[in-house]
Amino acid sequence: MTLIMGVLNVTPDSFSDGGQWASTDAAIEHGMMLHTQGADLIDVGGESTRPGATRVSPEQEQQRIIPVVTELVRQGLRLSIDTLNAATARAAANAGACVINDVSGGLADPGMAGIAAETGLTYVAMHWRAHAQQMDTLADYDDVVTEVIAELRTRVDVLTRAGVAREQIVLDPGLGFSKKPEHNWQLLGRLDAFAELGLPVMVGASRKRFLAEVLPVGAPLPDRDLPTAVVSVLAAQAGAWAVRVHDVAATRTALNVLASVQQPTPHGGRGLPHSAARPSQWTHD
Ligand code: PMM
Repeated sequence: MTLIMGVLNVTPDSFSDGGQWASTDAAIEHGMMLHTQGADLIDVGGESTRPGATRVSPEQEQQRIIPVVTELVRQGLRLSIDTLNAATARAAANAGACVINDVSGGLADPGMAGIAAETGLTYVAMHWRAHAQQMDTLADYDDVVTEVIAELRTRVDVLTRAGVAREQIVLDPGLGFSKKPEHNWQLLGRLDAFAELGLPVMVGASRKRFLAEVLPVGAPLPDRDLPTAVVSVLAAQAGAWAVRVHDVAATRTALNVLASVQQPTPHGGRGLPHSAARPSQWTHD
């Protein structure tokens, strides 16, 4: 069963929800709501990675997110920490987070692999080429699927040599990061190819710019939640470990449809409340 990672950006400037959950109280409330809607994990981030975003210091990042992580862990939620910084990953681990989600796959901070190894937490290594200021200039591929797989394979080699166990690692093709729209569609169409890496895969398409291509011109941002939910189903059908989404309710419903088709109950899909669709095991073993 594919897990749902609900996005909780505690930032003033993320592209789709920047500023909405910037206060600690608002962020905690939203995290609880994502959980109620059926998120298996809440992915908390304190630094925007949208194209062109400016960096924040690890101290500022931690001030934003650690109180949120601490409270949501206290409430019994499973937390993932979306960070490029090893110090922030360690602080979040100390506060009870159980996943490190590093969009740079260890490239941004040389200390990250050591923290992943030391904590033993699940570690998401996303395909990444450069920080937000430069990433769009590096969206150049002859064959995006082959090249992203090769670059992820290199990351796995480097991470495991640094002591990270293969069993900890989840890979992510990094939709929208140094990718043009056609690259994102090609990657989504060939998620099956990532199986050759032999590791779980997660997908983060939620509300990204390329989804605007399937909507009427000028459609508002929330309209991207429908194509996002469709992508969640495609990713789940391709065997994804998790999908990272803003609109958890829509993806929960979409994945319930898939689960009902795959394992019909005597009374059809209506027999599948969202909680029943949640796996009791959320790690990738
Ligand atoms: N995308 C964003 C942030 N974190 N993490 C993973 N693993 N995969 C992604 O695709 C990803 C991510 C950018 O989206 P946001 O600004 O809406 O959080």
